[in-house]
Amino acid sequence: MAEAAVKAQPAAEAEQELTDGFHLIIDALKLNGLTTIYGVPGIPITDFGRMAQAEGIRVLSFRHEQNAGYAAAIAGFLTKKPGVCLTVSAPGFLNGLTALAHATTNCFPMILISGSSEREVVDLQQGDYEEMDQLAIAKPLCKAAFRVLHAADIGIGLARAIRAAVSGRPGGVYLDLPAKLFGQVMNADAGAKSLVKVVDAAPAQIPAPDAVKRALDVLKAAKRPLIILGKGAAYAQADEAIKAFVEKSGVPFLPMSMAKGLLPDTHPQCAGAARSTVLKDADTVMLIGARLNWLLSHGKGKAWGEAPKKFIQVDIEPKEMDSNVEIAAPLVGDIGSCVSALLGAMGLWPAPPADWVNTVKTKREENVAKMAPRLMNNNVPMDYHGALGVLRTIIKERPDAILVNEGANTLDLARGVIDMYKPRKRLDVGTWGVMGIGMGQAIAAAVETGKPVLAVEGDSAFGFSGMEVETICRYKLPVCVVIFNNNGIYRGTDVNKTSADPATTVFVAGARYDKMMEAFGGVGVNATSPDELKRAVNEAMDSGKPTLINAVIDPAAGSESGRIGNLNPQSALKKK
Ligand SMILES: Cc1ncc(C[n+]2csc(CCOP(=O)(O)OP(=O)(O)O)c2C)c(N)n1
Ligand SMILES: [Mg+2]
Repeated sequence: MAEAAVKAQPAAEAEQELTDGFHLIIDALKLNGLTTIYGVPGIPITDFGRMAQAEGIRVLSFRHEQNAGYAAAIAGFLTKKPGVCLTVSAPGFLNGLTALAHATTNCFPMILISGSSEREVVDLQQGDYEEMDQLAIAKPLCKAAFRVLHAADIGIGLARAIRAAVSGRPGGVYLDLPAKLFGQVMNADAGAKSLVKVVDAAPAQIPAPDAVKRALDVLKAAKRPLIILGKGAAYAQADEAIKAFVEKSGVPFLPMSMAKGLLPDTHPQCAGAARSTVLKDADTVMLIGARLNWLLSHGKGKAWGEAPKKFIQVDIEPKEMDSNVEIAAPLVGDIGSCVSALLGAMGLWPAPPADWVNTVKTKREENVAKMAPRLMNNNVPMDYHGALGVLRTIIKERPDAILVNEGANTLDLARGVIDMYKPRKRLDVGTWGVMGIGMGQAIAAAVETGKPVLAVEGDSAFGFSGMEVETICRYKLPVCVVIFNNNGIYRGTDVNKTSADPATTVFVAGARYDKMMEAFGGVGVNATSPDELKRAVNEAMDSGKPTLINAVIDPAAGSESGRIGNLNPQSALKKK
């Protein structure tokens, strides 16, 4: 009977070309230039990954979704296009969600695409395979969340996701794709027509001329001005305009961690090595793509000293203004447009008062001179400074390399010691100070830029994403991981006096992380002195071979929580 019905159909209709959800998603991604996916396969997205690869999308399979998510997030930061992370339902989705929330907090454009289970079953809570209302869970943790139920809506769904991720203040977007959608069939022509190529996904947001004038008036009237560059300024890819503006202003500048290198850390106006002085003593502070969050002590309190301050803030998000302190001159718009407008309206610009500029310069030179001998020490076991002195020289000689950095002491000291020379070359833990970004960022940095990557990792920090060294070996990526192995979190010296269990902050002493890399065919090196470390890193950077160097650091060298020990709550009872 059924056979007869098929036979009876007119030939044209029976042979009409069909497409399906799988192909429409792939076509929609490609149409919008999203040609790299970071993810972990499984039901219901395994075939989708295979087909995407076959259709020319680069699909990088990870060992854990969180690392794929961090890779996608930093790909967004590096490229201004949403980084795409692909996961399975419930547990895979949740594993990716941390990275989506991280992307949103850090203002990185990212799209988390997760397969999900049958809506009818999920909504009646009948216990489907990996049942979870993923859309509802994602919503409060990202900028926008969408679900596509019909193949004909895939084009619109992806367009909405892209726009939400990159326009205004960028952030994370969740796209929920139920299993049934992938196999849904529709006419190929109608399918092609349903796709949307997003035009001008992140439109320029031009600042108001009077706001530009106000900002310049406040800056010009300053006796002790300071410019703080945040990672929003790095994201903007307005490098030339930012450099021209800072240089024309003559104002000392302080780069936040991921803004290092927008102007070289060795630039005569850089106040990085005089941070506490400039924060305390400046009378006017211009924030460019930097927020007054905890990383800047909320713009008030001890770190900011007694001197009254005026703030100028350049940010794309109007709600950022007055979030922590009063902003005397808010300048709302995208960083590129704002900085160009400032530059265009400056006219003849007077140099800032010489006594201020000289004070900053003297302080910086003093601090740099104080640090210099520590960075040249050849102690064995190595301390942080001896090891970082070597890495500092290597980055100086290889300014195009990308530095990934996480840990506590390993992070805080490396940030201060290793000078950066070019924009977007330093990637790290970001706003949350999250451990676990390391291998995901290293992989995405290598994939997106094709440049060699040096990942400087605390031994604890590395552990959060360490299994991805297999991914690095599998894709033969030019990544050199240096683990600052001090046997633990902050220090390797804690002792538990109450039971046979080790203290909560220590790891197996003398662990050989280099063996992990060897297990997957990469190069492993155990380095016990600055000289050995230098040789091994240079070799890795020259060869481009996946390498892991276990840098043996004195377990007593670090301090609790690195530079942010003051944030630890104290128990009054402890003092008894
Ligand atoms: C996801 C996450 N979990 C836990 C922490 C708390 N934490 C901060 S730094 C750190 C590890 C510090 O040790 P290590 O990476 O070895 O650096 P070291 O200070 O020893 O150089 C941890 C666990 C965090 N920041 N993020
Ligand atoms: Mg450690």
